[in-house]
Amino acid sequence: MNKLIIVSNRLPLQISIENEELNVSPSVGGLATGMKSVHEAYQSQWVGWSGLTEEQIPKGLEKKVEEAVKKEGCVAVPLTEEEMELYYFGFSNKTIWPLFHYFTQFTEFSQENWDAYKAVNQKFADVIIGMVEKGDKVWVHDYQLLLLPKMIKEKCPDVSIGFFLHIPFPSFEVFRILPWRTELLEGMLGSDLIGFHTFDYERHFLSSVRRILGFDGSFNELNVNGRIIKAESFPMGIDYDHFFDAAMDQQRKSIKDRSKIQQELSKYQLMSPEVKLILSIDRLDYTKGIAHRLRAFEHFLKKYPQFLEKVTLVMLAVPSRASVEHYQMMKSEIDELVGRLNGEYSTINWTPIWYFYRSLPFENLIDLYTSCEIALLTPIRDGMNLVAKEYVATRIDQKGVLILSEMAGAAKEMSEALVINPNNNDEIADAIKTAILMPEEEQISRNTLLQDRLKRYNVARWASDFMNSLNKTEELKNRFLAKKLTSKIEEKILEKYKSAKKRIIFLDYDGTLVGFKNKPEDARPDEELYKILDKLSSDSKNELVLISGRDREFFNKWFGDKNFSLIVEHGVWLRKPNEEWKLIEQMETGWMETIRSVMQFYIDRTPGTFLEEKNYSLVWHYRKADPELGKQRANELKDELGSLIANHNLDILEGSKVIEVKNSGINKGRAALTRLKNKEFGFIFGIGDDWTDEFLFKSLPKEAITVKVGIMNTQARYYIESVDESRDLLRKLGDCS
Ligand code: GDG
Repeated sequence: MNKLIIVSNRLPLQISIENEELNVSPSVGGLATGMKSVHEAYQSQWVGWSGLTEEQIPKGLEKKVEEAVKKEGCVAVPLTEEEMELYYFGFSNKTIWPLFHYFTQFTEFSQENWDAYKAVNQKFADVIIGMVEKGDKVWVHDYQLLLLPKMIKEKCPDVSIGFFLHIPFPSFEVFRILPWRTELLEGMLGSDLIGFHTFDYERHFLSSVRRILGFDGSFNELNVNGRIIKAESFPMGIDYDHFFDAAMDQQRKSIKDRSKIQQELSKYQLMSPEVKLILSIDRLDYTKGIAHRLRAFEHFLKKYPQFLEKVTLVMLAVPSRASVEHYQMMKSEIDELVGRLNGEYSTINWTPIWYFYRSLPFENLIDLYTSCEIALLTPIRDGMNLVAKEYVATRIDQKGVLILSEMAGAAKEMSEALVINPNNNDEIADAIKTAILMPEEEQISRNTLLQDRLKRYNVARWASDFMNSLNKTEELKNRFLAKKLTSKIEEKILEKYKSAKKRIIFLDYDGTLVGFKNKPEDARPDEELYKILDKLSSDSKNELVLISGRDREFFNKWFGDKNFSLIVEHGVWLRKPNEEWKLIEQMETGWMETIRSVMQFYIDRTPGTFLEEKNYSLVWHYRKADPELGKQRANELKDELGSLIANHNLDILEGSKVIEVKNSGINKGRAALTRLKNKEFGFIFGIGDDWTDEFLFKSLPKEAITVKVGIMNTQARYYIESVDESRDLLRKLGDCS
C-alpha cells in the first residue's frame, strides 16, 4: 500500500535519558501540534531529527533510541552537534529565518553554514530515498528543508512531493538578497505542490520564481522543464475540538482538582474582580514583537492611567534557540523591560506584568487561555500564529477579545479580532482600551463567527485539502499531458509516413519551427529551416501547409516563392503554391477601432509592449515588458476586453506573451479542415506550440498525429520539448521521402 511520509527538521517528540532509561514525550510548537493529528490519521511515517545529537546518545543506547522513535511511527535522521550548529542554528536560524521574516539586519551569510545546510538536506534525502517506494507521497515541512524536494525528485521522479512553508515567503526584493536564492528556489521546485499559509506568500514566491528563474506559467501553475508545479495557499488550522474540549474539561473540574496555576488564577480573580488579565504567549523570538508589546503596554498605561491596577499582562515566553546571539540579546532586553515596568508601576496590591520564561504543560496553557479576558498577540511578522486561533477556540462561553497583529498570517482569516499594526503603540493602546470596554454581546458575536470558521477549517481539513490538492496535481499530469514522443513512437510515425500514399502536414511557425524573438520580424527562417521545408514539399505525395497567426506580409516575404501552402491570420487567408491569396472567410472589421484604442491605452502604461495590426485581428505583444508587469497588465486587459467583446462576434486568444482579438469562429482548426475536405490522406500530421494550435489538434481526425512543442495542458497526442526537437522530427520525415 502506498504510504505518506512526513518530513520535518524535528520529530514531534522529545527524548530524555536518565540512568540509561528513555523517556519519550510529545514536543511543543506550531508544526508539531498541527501535524500530530495528520500523522495519526494517515498512519504515516515521520522522518526528522530526534532532538538528541549523536554525541548526546550514550554509547550502546543508539538501538534503544531508534526503537523508541520507531514506536511513535518515526524515523530519526542522526545529526551531530556540529551539524546542528551550522545547519540549524546557523543557516536555518541565522539566515533563512530572519530574512524570510524581513529582519534583513539580522541575516548572516556564511558559506560554512550553507555547506552544512546542503549536506544535512542531503542526509535527510538519503534516509527518505532509502524508504520511499513508487506511488508514495512525501510531505516536507518548512524552511530547514528547502533543498530536500529537489534532492528526492531527482532520484525518485515517480514520488509525489508536497512542500509546506510555515513561515512567510518574503517579497522578491527581500528574497533576492540571498546569495543562494537560485538553489533554494530550485530545491523547492522539486515539489509537485508548494503550500503557503496566505495568498501573499504564494504570490511572493511565484514572483521570485518568475524573476529569478524565468519560469512562467498560468495563474498558480508553473511549467518547469516539463513538470507542472502548483503553488497554493492553505491557511493552517488547529485541532479545534482538542482545545475546546480541554477548556470544557477544565471548567467541569471541581476547584480542588484543578491545576495549581488555575487555582491561583481563580483565587486572584475572586479577590480582584475588577482586574482584567491580558494574555501574551509566544516562543521567545524577535519576530513575535515581545519587546514592542511591552512598550505598547507601557504606552497604554501612560495614555489611559484610569486603568492602572485594572489590568495585568500575563506574559509567557517559551525559551527558544537560546544559543543564537540575537535571541540572547532579545532575552536581556525583555528581562530589562519587564523589570523596569514592574519597578515603575507596581503597587503593593498590583504587579502590571506576570512574566513566565518557561514552557508549560498543555493543561496550564489551557488555564492561561481560559483565564485571560484579552489576548494581545502582536508579532512583527508571523507565518500564521496558531496561539491566536487556540485562544479563540478555548473561549467556551464565547467571551473574550483577541487583539491581533495584521502582520500575522492569521489576521487574514480573523478579521473579527481587533487587528492592529504592531509598530503603532497608539493603535495598540486604543485596542486594549476597546477590548476592556467591549460589551459582552459584541464579544460573543465576534467570537461566534471566529469559532465557526476555526471549527470548519480545522487542522484536519487543512491537511486533507493539502493532500487532495497533491493528488490532483497527479491527475492533472495524467489527464492533460500528452505522451512524450519517444524514439519508439517516432519509429512508428516514420513507418506510417512511409506507407502513406498521400500525406498532409500542418506546421505552426513561431515557437514550433523558430524560437521566439523580442520582435516578430526577427524570428525569420534560416537556411536550415528552408532546407527542411523544401525537402518535405518536394515530395509529390506531400501537401505541406504552414499555418500561423502571422499576417500575409511576413509570409509573403519569407515564403512567397515556395512550393507549399500558407494559411495566415489563424485561418483568414490561404495561399496555395503559385496562386494569389484568397480569403477563406469574409469578415467585418468595424470593431477594430474600439479595441485598438483600448490596447493603445495598455501600451502607453506598459513599457516594452506594442501593437501588431493584422487585416482581421489586433495583437498586443508583451514579451519585451517586465515579466511581472506584463502578466499583470495582460490579465487586466483580458478582463477589460472580456466585457467589451460581449456584443461583438469576437474571440480573445491568449498566445505566448500575446493577446489577440479576432473575429470568432476563425481558427486554425477550421481552416485546416477546409484542406482535408473531399480528400483522402493516409498520413495527417499537425504540430504547434501554443493555445491557438489547440484548435488544430482538436479538429484533426482521430488518426492524425498531433504534436505539441512544450509541456503544457494540451489536446495533442504527443509532446516534444523544443524547436530543435521539432526540426529534428521534420528532418527525419523528409529523409523518409
Ligand atoms: C511556526 C510559525 C506558524 C507555545 N507555548 C507552549 C505551547 N505552545 C504551542 C502553542 C502553539 C505553538 O506552540 C506555537 O505556534 P505558533 O503558530 O504561534 O508559532 P511558531 O512556533 O513560531 O510556529 C508560525 C506555525 O509555525 C504553524 O505553521 O503559525 O507562524 O512561526 O500551538 O499552543 N504549548 C505548550 N506549552 C507551552 O508553553 N504545551
